[in-house]
Amino acid sequence: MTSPVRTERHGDVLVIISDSPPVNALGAAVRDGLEAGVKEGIADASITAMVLRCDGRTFFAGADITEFGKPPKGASLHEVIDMIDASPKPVVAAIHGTALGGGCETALACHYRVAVPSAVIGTPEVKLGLLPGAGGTQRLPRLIGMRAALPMLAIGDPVPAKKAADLGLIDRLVGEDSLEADAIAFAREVAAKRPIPRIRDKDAKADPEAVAEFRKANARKFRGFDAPEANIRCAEAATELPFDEGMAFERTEFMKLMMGVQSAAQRHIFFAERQAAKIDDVPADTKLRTVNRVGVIGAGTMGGGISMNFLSAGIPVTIVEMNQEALDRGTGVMRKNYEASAAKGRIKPDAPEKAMGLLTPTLDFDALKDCDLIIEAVYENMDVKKEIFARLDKIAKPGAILASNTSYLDVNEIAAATSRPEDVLGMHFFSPANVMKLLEVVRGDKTAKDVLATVMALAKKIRKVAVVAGVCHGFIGNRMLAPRQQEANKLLMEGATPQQIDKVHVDFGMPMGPFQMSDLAGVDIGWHRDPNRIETIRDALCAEGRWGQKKQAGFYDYDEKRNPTPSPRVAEIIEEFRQKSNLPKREITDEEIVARTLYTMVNEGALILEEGKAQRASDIDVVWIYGYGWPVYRGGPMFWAQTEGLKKVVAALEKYGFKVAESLKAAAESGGQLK
Ligand code: T1G
Repeated sequence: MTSPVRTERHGDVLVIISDSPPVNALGAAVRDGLEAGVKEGIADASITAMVLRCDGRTFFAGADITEFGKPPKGASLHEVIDMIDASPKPVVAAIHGTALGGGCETALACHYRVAVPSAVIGTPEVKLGLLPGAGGTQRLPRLIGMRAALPMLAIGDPVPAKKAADLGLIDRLVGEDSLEADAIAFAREVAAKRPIPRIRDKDAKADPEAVAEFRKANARKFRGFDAPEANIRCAEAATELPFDEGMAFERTEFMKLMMGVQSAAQRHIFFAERQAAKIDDVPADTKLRTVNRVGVIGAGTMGGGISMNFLSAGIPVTIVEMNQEALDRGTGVMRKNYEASAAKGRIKPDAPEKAMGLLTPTLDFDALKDCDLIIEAVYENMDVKKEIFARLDKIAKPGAILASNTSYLDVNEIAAATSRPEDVLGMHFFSPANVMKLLEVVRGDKTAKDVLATVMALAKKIRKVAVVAGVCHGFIGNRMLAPRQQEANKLLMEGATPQQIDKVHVDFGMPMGPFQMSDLAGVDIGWHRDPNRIETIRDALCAEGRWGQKKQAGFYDYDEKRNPTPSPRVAEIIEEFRQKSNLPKREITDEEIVARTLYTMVNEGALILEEGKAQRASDIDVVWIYGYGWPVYRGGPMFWAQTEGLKKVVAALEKYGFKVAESLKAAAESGGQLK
């Protein structure tokens, strides 16, 4: 098999080129090719310097993650990197695209680094529950200092080339379209320079203040994760130990993470997120419909947030409301959101004007006739939605995609209100729609394959993580939320407190528990609004105006900074209800709370798979990571259940009287996987 790595001679400079789509991952064949190329350069007396570059869209984007957990093959990355580092002739890394992970570490082993301005460089291993295992934690602090190295290692966001050059990570920015020629010229410049600069020869200066500040500033973000702290400890080792001892320390810490559940979970999600973009029965080369303009019906919280996703991606939006006051309020909120992001430096200063310049607010429903995709985002009422889709059917252009942002309702019933059900589907955004990454794409029975493919491609363009769901009440995420909420409410009646239940979830790694979430979203969402009709604890809270954070009172009491405290009044209400129901009050264990509020979600997930409402178990994991903040180091509900042990999950569900999904029982008995 031909090697993906070739060498080309340019006078006295040898260019070593990897061509291994899609991202030049440093798999065995690439590593062997690199080893051969560098050996050739060292052995050839006519060569005075080497350039290392990649064909395709990017410089090496890391070790080949698909090789993890398999027996090692070929030269190890360590061997290749050590050989480059020890070369008696300078090696110049010529960087474009995303030089990430092992790619960044390979560049650090080179003696010089040049990059095109559009390149980024980083060590995102921490996002896989790992740390740079090929010298990155030892070389970065030596090259750019602790203060700059810590976020690269422990947060893992890549650094743009310009900033990397300012840090000294990149020696020279070269022409966007002349990378190879400029790298060769640079190599000639340094070919005779001695000593050849080797990062390992530098000292990394300890900076305990920077480390303490960094740990403190990121304590919340790192809560529950193992990898960030391991990265910090390795960086500290770079300032305390000689290079080779530091490398040994890094290796030990890397293996601990690699063998751990958290990294397995985070690597699972890395691939699951990409797998979710694939629709099993829709060919990847399906011709997409053109979407030049998007229409949004409703300028409320959801309609405004949905519109922002498209405007931020440079796609014009026509937004329709019923009256001028609502329209002005909606567009005002959008502008305010953009300006707040610009003020925080999250977007360029001119981005708000650019985005809002693509918005066409109107009261004229017929203006939607120019749109290629129309998203209805009005309130959750089937009659209203059917009336809107019937109107759309009359004015929308042929081939326009008609989508509902419904979070529960039957998309088939909505589609039946039109003469074009093949053009109808659900696009369920999560609030706040301009922030949450998850998009549930709800496939109707008659939704055309090219409509699905078009919306999935568009989701990537607006930087959403899209998951295909089938039509059922609540689709995937909210359908699994239901048993969690039902059991949480029942547990209140049996002796648990809101704070006890929420604590179990927060300790588990969720951003908040069921009752904190209810207070944030609004206890009154879906309430029948009749203060005299009090059938549940929620009714009682709503009747007293305890609608959640927005009223400084819900399941918790809130101070003016919205800090929650357990509410004696809520305890009274719960007690009243419990007594009325003649339920004995008893000690509820955390184990029971986990079984009844988390295992039941897994059970519902198994039913969703049995009914074909999700394509695969990993899609369900993606929904919960990106839609509800499930801790990524636990890999999502279905992955987590496997790590818990399906037998244990089934036994607990049966102990608390639940009907266990057949597929879950079967997988537990066979020791198989939920697919
Ligand atoms: N290994 C194997 N396959 C990879 C890969 C990798 N490192 N990166 C991407 N792919 C596949 C991906 O699964 C998809 O496959 C295709 O490439 C396109 O990816 C020793 C131990 C580079 C920014 O963490 O961040 O180095 O679905 O859809 O949106 O210290 O991929 O087409 O079949 O994401 O343009 C560290 C991970 C590894 C970088 C491109 N590196 N990759 O994004 O395309 S660990 C990373 C990314 C390591 C060393 C350690 C992104 C990207 P398919 P894509 P994209």
